[in-house]
Amino acid sequence: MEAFLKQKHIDYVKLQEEHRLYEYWLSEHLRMNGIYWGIMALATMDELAALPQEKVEEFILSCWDDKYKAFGAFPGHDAHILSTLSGLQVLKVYDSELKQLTDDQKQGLIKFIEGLQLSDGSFQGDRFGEVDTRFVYTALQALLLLGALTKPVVDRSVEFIMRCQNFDGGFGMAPGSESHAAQVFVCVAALAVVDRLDLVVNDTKLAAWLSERQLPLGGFNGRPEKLEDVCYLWWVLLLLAIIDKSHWVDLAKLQSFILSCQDPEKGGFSDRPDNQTDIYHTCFSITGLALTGAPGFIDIDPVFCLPRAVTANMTKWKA
Ligand code: GRG
Repeated sequence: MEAFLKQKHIDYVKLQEEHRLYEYWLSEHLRMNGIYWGIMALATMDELAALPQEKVEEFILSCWDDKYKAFGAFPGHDAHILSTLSGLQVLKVYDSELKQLTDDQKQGLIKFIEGLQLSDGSFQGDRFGEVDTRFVYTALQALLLLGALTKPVVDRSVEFIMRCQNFDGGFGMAPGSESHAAQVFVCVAALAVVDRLDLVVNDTKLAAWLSERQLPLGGFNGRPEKLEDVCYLWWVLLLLAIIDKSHWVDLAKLQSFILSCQDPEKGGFSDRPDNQTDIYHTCFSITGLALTGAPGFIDIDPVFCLPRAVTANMTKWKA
């Protein structure tokens, strides 16, 4: 098995933040998520200090959209639930009490998120109306981080999520949509955030569908008949960890697949061996390696995708 090239990956993450090339401007709409992916990659390697905390926090706060009272992906962008969760997660990694935010900002965030829930329990990503199970998980986690989950929000969300489960045990992005590993993750993890894993924990169809995602080289695909992609190991493995079925897949083979996706010269990870690296796949490869039990990483909480040290002291929702 190849060795994990830690220093190269630290340098890779730092480089993403330091360079301002063409790709930087093209990916402006993903910048807040990118910060989360970079910070999580570093935190998992126990190297959080490789990026300056002050600058990272300053960037996050500069993405505040004062009209809608939440975070956009980049300064001047409209607020969106995805960038709002990423911003909150990174601030939480640095300060468990979110002291970087004023009380007014926290109240604004709660109002923004609650205002995105529709009458059927689903959530829009922003005021423009896209609906996807991703946004339910994102909203529930963000409200929990703010200590603001309420029973009406939780009950309607759970009802909606369970309407998205399919005959094969998996979940899709909306009722009736095809099962996809990443959507299964957001649905099951959302149930875990609100302490309703009882609805799926003994579902052997779900666990079987997830374990069938492993292909001969050790990597996972996101749905039947598709190629493996290193990011799916994160969505699938987290889920198996959440429902206590990680032993249903071959973890040694998986580690070997992940390590074959790293760039030995420049650092970083790609979706498959020898492809172009990016910060998204780098984050999920490194956090995924930690979840396989490989040595040298901190403990990750699979429900929140945050360091266990951060989530250990959070007040969890009790059903
Ligand atoms: C806190 C970790 C964390 C996440 C927040 C946004 C979110 C919640 C989760 C995203 C889940 C998701 C839907 C990821 C997309 C994964 C992906 C690469 C999908 C690509 O789909 P296709 O159809 O690829 O292009 P396949 O492999 O099916 O051909």
